[in-house]
Amino acid sequence: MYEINSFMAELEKKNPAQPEFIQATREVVESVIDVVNNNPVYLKNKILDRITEPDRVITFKVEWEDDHGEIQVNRGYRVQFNNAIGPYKGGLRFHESVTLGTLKFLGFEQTFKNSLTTLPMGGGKGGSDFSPKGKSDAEILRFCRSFMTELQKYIGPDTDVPAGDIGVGAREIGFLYGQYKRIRDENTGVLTGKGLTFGGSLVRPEATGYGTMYFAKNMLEAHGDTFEGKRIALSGFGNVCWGAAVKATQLGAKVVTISGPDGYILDENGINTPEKWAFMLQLRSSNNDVVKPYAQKFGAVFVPKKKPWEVPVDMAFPCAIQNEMNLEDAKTLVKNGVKYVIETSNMGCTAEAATYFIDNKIPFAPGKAANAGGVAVSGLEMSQNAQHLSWRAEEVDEKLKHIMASIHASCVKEGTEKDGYINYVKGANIAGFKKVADAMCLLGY
Ligand code: 2IT
Repeated sequence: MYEINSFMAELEKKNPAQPEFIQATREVVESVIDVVNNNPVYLKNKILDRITEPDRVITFKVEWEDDHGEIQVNRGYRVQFNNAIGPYKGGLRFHESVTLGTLKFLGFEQTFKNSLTTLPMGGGKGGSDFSPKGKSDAEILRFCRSFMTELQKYIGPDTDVPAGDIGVGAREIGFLYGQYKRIRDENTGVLTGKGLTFGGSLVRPEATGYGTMYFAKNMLEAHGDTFEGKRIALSGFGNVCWGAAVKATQLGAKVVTISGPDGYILDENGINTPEKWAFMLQLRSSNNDVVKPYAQKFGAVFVPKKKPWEVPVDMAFPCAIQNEMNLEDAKTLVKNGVKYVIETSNMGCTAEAATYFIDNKIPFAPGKAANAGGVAVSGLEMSQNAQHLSWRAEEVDEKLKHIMASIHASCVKEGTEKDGYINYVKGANIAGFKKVADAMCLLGY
């Protein structure tokens, strides 16, 4: 039998100074511990010990030359967390906050997220403490070449398939894939999120944001509700936030906020036109990491150095980075009448914030369920690459909708409590866990 406190104390001892990893594992272990303790096969297989230990962690040196001719050194990582149900799959994050603990939490989360998608993908994550912010294209190119020169030793279309995450978009994936191809001389589905001219999938750039809104639509319907007239707060202004703003608008809601490290934008007219969406992408590609210019261009309010969670809304979607919404934010949102909270970034809420929503019976979706559309379409990109085919946008979008509906149904099945409240955190964790755990038991050790 597992006992949560002693198990977590051991895990913390084994993984010191990795608070995000401990936060992510504690949440999953809390959700699944009864399922495990009631299953003799899981117990005999020591499943919690085995599923919380990454298969492999690779760290490497990344040396590159900046525009002043000076040598720079960063650290690169790939965490190959679990490949029980398919090749390691998950993004690369280039951001100054990246540590081994960050990538272990993300690789762990990815394992269950990928399981939920219904596609055969294991969990992995990688990246570097290098940030593209303030760098020239030439510097980013040199960094990506050096990073891939080492990473290519460990990845392959049936082994480990990286993609983008924070700081890794179309430009970086292009540079990384170019270097892979230069070294290996092969065109394969070794990365996803590729450009459309070299094996990418239609709808992949939109997939995370669109998928989140499809999930939210299912969530609304499960509560007898619709998007019509809903006021929405988004944080962030990158690729995920962009897709979310477009799809929320198309589904009848009004997005009123986006944010950056410099503060947030409140646009009471709605962030709802192709011109405004295009401007978001322009802000991102400028590499400056600020949203303030949006206010000047569109006559919106800019609130410096604050998060958008103080704005009264019906639905809140953290779309930026882990732990961006804390207990204080959660209390403000609930006081202001928020009806649904949907993590769109990975672990966007602190444990205390998530618990506060659940205790207050606010429908609260965890990132591993709500944002799985991105990696799901990555899986569809792998399928297309393996077949040397490309599917129409409508086909990919239709498959994405089905996958998000299936993830929502899994959450309802495993997470509905006696009083009818759908605990999406518990539902997603149990559903994602069972498939990986069952596979591990069948595969032996
Ligand atoms: O967090 C995520 O799911 C991603 N960054 C996407 C990963 C992928 O392989 O497309």
